Amino acid sequence: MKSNTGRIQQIFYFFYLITCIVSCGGPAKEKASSPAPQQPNIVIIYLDDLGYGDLGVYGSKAIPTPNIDALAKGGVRFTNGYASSATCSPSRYALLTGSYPWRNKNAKILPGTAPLLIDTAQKTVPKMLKGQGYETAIVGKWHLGLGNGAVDWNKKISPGPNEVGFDYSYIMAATQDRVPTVYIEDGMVVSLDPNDPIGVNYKENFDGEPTGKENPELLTMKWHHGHNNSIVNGIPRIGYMKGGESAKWSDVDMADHFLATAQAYVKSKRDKPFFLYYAMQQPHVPRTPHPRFVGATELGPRGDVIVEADWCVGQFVKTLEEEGLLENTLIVLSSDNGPVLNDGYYDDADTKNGEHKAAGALRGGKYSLFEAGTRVPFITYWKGRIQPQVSDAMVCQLDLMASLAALTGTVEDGTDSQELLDVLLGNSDQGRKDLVLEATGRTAYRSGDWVLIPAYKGAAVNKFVQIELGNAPEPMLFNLKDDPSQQNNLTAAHPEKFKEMLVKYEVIRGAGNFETKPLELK
Ligand code: NG6
Ligand code: CA
Repeated sequence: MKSNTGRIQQIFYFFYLITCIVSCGGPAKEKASSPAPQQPNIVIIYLDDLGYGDLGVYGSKAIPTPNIDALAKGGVRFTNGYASSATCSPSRYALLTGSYPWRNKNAKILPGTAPLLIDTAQKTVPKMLKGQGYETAIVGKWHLGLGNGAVDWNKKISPGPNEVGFDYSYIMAATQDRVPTVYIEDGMVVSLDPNDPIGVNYKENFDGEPTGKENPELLTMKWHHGHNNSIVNGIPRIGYMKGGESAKWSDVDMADHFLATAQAYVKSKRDKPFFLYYAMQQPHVPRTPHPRFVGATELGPRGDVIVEADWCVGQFVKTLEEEGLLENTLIVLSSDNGPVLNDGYYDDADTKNGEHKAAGALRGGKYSLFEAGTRVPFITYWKGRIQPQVSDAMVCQLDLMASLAALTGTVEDGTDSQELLDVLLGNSDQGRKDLVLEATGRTAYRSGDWVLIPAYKGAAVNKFVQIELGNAPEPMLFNLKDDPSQQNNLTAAHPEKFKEMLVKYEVIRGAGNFETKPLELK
């Protein structure tokens, strides 16, 4: 039999343990020297194909963007903010996992039938934030694959966003130009009639279904390259689809629809902080502004949908304000890759562009290893907490993982994400020292003001999108400080710098591990 003293000791130890578990917040590692963790709501507003020069605050004169400009003027506007890739799926993969996309060979532009790209065992931003007591949601474009290979769109679709950390998901599977053209809420196609099941195929058409290629008379928007498979709402898409009539989205209402869903999520009362990934579809093709935005600019639909997106941001921020949440919400706004004008439809984006510089002074665009592929608008806003400023510090969307972990009181290491919380909050200008950039399987390296682009095979300019891709028979070395538009190749003038850059790049990237795949757009 135990003595009384022993029992008291046991009880004491039990309470000591409980206190320890509670105060340590479970499995999360607490940073020794960090300030008290905070739990603001966190919103990432992510645009699709918005270029460095497309916003008023980044120099655009032709597209009024007062609402996003207001965020930038009240927060930090980064001039060296990067997506991780010059295309969508790899950038989104990096944003959510904190891992360089080129570490995953499947991280490339995905068809609508691709399996889930993120391993369900992988670390993700929403999982990390859930561990810190957050509720998590995605509203908008997913484009990171769904299911394990053969999705039945008429049943629960899994794994998907809900299996990699999102408590709530309301998404389009891939892109606005890819089938299936339906919304999916927590794995279920919204408004699906079971008597009209959906079929999706990226290789062959379903019997008797019209296509953009064979039925031009049915089209309200004409395809320029690709985009000639199934027709939905008069718009030819990538991939074939049948059925699901009642579930098909209305393109012109998509922005309002995602906005309303994001607003409803913010308004739903909860006792936990929330993380919302609001992934807008603009200005990706097909550009389908709601009629009330048609003609908002002189640039045709591409300009008009940017105005529409800006309006959505304004409405969304207003909702945060009305709900009394603005002072307690960190907003990060950025884009998944650089701009493109003609991305496959005749929509006047190129013919009506006039003097507008969607990439600002930067060279290249979407798909490119030159700066405009990955350098994008990047804004952080937290009313009353961030001092308005312009920051030249180098930051990447990759860094949100470690930085948001630090914000909420934990440590997230072991990925490519760097903890730059002070930089994101405008308290430091010590950003990244270097970064590997990716575009369609190829990579480049920035260190300080210098950029190294290795030699790559393939066309210098993609003839469909008319963008310089960054392919050249010889490597290129640029100094962005003196030459922001990457016009002067300094490999011969600065051989020592070239060698130094190459060594540093190969340490991260792995020597000889470079692809030379030319971009194929048909
Ligand atoms: C390309 C499409 C382009 C766009 C892109 C993905 C063709 C010819 N082009 O293959 O229109 O959909 O994929 O864009 O099909 S992204 O922003 O999602 O990466
Ligand atoms: Ca994109």
